[in-house]
Amino acid sequence: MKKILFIIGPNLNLLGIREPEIYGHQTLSDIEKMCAEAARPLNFQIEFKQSNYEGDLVTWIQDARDEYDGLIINAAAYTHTSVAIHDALKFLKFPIIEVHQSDPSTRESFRHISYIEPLAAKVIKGLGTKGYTEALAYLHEIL
Ligand code: CA2
Repeated sequence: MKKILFIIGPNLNLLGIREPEIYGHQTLSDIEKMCAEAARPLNFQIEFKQSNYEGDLVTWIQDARDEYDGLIINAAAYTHTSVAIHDALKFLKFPIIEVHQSDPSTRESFRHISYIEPLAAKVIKGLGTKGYTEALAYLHEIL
């Protein structure tokens, strides 16, 4: 069974609570349940981790190297700022899928740069929470 890690960045613990007009009504726990259901027929074992701290994301990425077969990451605002996350991702041996619920390229200019995109096998954006299950389906295709 392939193991897939989800890493979710800052403020996304507030999903479903604030700004539903941008990010929808589902909570992070709803999304985790939806992904667990989508993973079952694909024979994927999934693990979900969320933090508001950049260093947590870096450590989880470092520790993932020998433990998982794929990474789905929504690093939220750190996407647009974090060379540390970029550097950590470089050492992974498996595909990285970058997911954004909104489409950052249609929003403020400071969201137009992604430090993850150059390392990603695929970027899925603007599909809302469906982006996470699309990422699982894509990993299933390529793994
Ligand atoms: O569209 C996405 O998924 C983002 O990664 C979300 C990040 C944003 O900084 C990226 O540019 C695009 C923002 C997460 C903020 O999440 C909230 C969730 C609920 C309520 C308030 C903020």
